[in-house]
Amino acid sequence: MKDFVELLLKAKSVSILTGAGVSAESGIPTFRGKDGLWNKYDPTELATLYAFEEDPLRVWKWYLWRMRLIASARPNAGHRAIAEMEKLFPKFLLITQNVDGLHKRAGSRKLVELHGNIFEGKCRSCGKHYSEEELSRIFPLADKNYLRELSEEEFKERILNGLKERELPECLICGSLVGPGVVWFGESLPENALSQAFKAAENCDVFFSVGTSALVQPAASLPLIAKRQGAILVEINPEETPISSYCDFTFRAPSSEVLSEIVLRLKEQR
Ligand code: BV8
Ligand code: ZN
Repeated sequence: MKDFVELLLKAKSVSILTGAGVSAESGIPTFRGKDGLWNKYDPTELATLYAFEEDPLRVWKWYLWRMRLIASARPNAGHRAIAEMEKLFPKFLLITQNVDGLHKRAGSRKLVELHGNIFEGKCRSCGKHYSEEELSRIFPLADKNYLRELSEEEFKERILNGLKERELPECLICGSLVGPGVVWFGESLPENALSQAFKAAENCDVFFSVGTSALVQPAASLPLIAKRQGAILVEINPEETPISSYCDFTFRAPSSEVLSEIVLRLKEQR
């Protein structure tokens, strides 16, 4: 850790890619871990346009279940440490695959959300985007504050058993069903976010890959792009991943501990 922080202190440009692992300590299940979301559901079953067109009710119920979990979760020390880090380097970008919005709630401002945000909406017929507020207006059941108040029982009653297709949100422009504002498998990523992410990976001195299994493309190619141009590649993840062998430093521990320790040492030496 000491030698790593020595190097980090000299960095002019730092990029951080995060995945579901940084939110694990906020109580949000990851996708592929042992208690992962994908264990119960097959992502291609639910996080795809095909699944939504086949059975919008089932897909919305799954997202509302996740939105309720996230609505009552809070950013953890790892999110807060990353929000701190953005102030410590002249150039900094946080590239998150997470759709839970916890980085923003922890105070991160220099970030791009590669896979969208679960509390927003998207009409896949006309392309209209719905902000969190706009989605709540056309779909009150998706309102963060409403979901946070629901007990497990009430959620089961009102949503899992009670939600009706006619209650699903319809697009104000074209009348089609509106879906969650996340990037599904087979969908392209938001252009602006993706180009900022590639630019950051191509120009940074240090690239962190934190809490991601580095399996989903194109996000998973970012660490290798950074490595190829000569950045120091760092992985923070209790488990091995396909990029571990390319890393200059790996910290096999929970992200909240490692990131807090790094920020503490950076501040001591500044
Ligand atoms: C695209 C949003 C084409 C939705 C997500 C074969 C068949 C079909 C498709 C493909 C294929 N091969 C490649 C593809 C493309 C596909 C893909 O990569 N599939 C993979 C699975 C093989 N990619 C796509 O479809 C992308 N789009 O390619 O479109 C295209 C191109 C041009 C033009 C038009 C179209 C879209 C990808 C985005 C999909 N959306 N989510 C939703 O959330 O419901 S993906 C989903 O996975 C999440 O966004 C998540 O962020 C992402 C990555 O997962 P991780 O974040 O890494 O989470 P995971 O659970 O896997 O890992 C957690 C890690 O944390 C673990 O390593 C664990 O050890 C660690 N951890 C645990 N605790 C801690 C910790 N670490 C630190 N601290 C802890 N405490
Ligand atoms: Zn529309």
